[in-house]
Amino acid sequence: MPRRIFVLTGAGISAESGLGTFRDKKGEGIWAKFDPMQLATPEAFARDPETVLAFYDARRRNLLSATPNAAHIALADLERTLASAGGELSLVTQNIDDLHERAGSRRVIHMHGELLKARCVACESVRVWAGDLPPAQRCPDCGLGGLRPHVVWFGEMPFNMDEIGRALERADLFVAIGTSGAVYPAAGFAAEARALGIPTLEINLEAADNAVIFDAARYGPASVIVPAWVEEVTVGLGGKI
Ligand code: BV8
Repeated sequence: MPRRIFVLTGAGISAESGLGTFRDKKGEGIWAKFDPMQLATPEAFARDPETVLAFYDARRRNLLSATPNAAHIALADLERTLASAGGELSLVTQNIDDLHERAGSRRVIHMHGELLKARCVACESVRVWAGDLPPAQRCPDCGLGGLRPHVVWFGEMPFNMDEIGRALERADLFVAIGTSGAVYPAAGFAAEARALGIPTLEINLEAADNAVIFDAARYGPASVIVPAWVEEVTVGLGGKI
């Protein structure tokens, strides 16, 4: 029975909470409407900060009216049950939303940053920022730099890669939930887990680009599949949900 589970989540786990995904077969994802290279790169921010900040303001407002769904809640339960059984859940997310935390997850590793935080481009100080981020806003700390969303843009180094690498090495099960496997280095974690001899499970609405890597897969809406999978794991641990 797995005790040290590594879970990687993507936009698909927040889809049923009303937060758009980036790519989907119907071509309705965020990146179908907006060009990521014009909005989610340091070059785009340098070139046109107004447009980039407005893009994140809109997503931030949308997030504030969203609520966690049954998949987020089930993972928060699993974290508690594994901890009480002497195990651990390493919850790594590509999502910049705070729905895992609002569902009760205590330890969430945001490898692509957090939409409700802002960072000074000069002194790098990070602060909670739930409102719009006006281009003229100066850093309350150093007063020198402007503020940018505390997110990882394309071409930038993801956060917490060392901690993520250590969590992967000690895991005895790797599970990817709601991710298309299109963005690296996150899309490479399943192959790394496989190379470490760790069993891999994909939970998704449809097969991801890297679906062949996985030992097993369960397809369907996360709000249905994830609670059922957590139930199985938890009963195996003799815990209760
Ligand atoms: C970096 C934050 C150097 C901002 C994001 C190797 C090969 C090729 C390219 C590269 C490579 N290495 C690096 C690159 C370049 C680039 C990259 O991967 N480009 C891609 C486009 C080819 N990567 C980078 O630039 C990264 N930085 O590499 O630095 C380095 C290298 C090694 C080690 C260290 C450093 C930085 C990338 C981060 C960019 N920032 N987000 C913002 O959000 O605005 S990426 C953003 O897009 C998300 O965070 C996420 O990562 C990605 C979206 O992917 P998903 O989350 O998977 O979402 P998607 O919509 O694609 O899929 C949704 C899935 O859910 C689908 O499968 C669908 O079926 C499913 N689904 C839908 N509904 C449901 C569901 N599942 C269940 N239930 C449902 N209801």
